Amino acid sequence: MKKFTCVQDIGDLKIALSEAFEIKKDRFKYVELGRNKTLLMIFFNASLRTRLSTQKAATNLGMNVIVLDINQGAWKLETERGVIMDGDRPEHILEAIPVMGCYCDIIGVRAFAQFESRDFDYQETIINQFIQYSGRPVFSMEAATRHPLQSFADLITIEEYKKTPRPKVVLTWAPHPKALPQAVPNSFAEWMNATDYDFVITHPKGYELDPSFVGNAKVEYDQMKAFEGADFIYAKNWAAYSGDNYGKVLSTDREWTVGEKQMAVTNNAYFMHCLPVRRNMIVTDDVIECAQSIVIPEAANREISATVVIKRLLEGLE
Ligand code: AN0
Ligand code: CP
Repeated sequence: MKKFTCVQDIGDLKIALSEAFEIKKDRFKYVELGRNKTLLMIFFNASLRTRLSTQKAATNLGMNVIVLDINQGAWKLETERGVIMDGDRPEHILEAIPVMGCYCDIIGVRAFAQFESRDFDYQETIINQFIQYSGRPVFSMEAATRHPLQSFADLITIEEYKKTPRPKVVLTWAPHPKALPQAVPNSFAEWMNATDYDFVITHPKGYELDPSFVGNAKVEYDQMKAFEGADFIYAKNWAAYSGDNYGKVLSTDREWTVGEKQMAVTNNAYFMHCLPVRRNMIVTDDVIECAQSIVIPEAANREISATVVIKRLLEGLE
């Protein structure tokens, strides 16, 4: 594998899942693979899980790891070509990227949507520059439109907990005070659409995702109706995608907060969320603490998805 930014990059999901379960049984099985190889993790945004689980994954594979927070201790980077650099950004990303590539074998990048321009975000301008100019295999640690390490961990988790071959999985929008990217829901939809699960998306009007991510999913505007008979509830907030509302918060209606009322109409569904989660905005204390909440094992699987992905990238090195 040469890069990992979307579901297509991982190829056959059954093979990827069997590799994940093999690694879960013995996470140090490939500890020789990364000897004397260096992973560079670049963060343009904050992180708890991605930072820890990806570093752990790289050490499972015997690698050395360097972590750089662009906004803490590095030069501020200009990202647009042609800009006269007389402002507060002393370095251009077009030099910074190839320099970073000199010190490592593989690069992980976290660069969220900035909500200034939908085109800039949806063209994946930042991570694509890393792919183009670093000379190294690059993987996404959440880019502008997708969070594939999260979605892969979500898939592993559903496979572990499902009781029927084709579970009903519901992605629900839930309220949040600040504008959040569409990367997690886009990516979750992309991965669910690559399975044969019964996949439903529910959100208030105005929160339609990019149709290319929605694909063949059923969209149901009535949250209670969507939840009926569900085996998995996957909650997430996102800001609007459509037109002039791109990046805006249109609603903070707490009727959409996942609580016992909604969970009662499901098929005793498991509750999932990528975390971090705002309690009593996205989900009530009672639901996130209940026996059916699998947010912690879901987060634990981030180590597994990252180990599979970095292993594949190591195997693809020339
Ligand atoms: C981020 C998001 O919604 O994309 C990261 C989630 C993994 N969440 C926040 O910024 C709160
Ligand atoms: N789920 C996730 O990616 O969490 P962090 O933002 O803490 O890395």
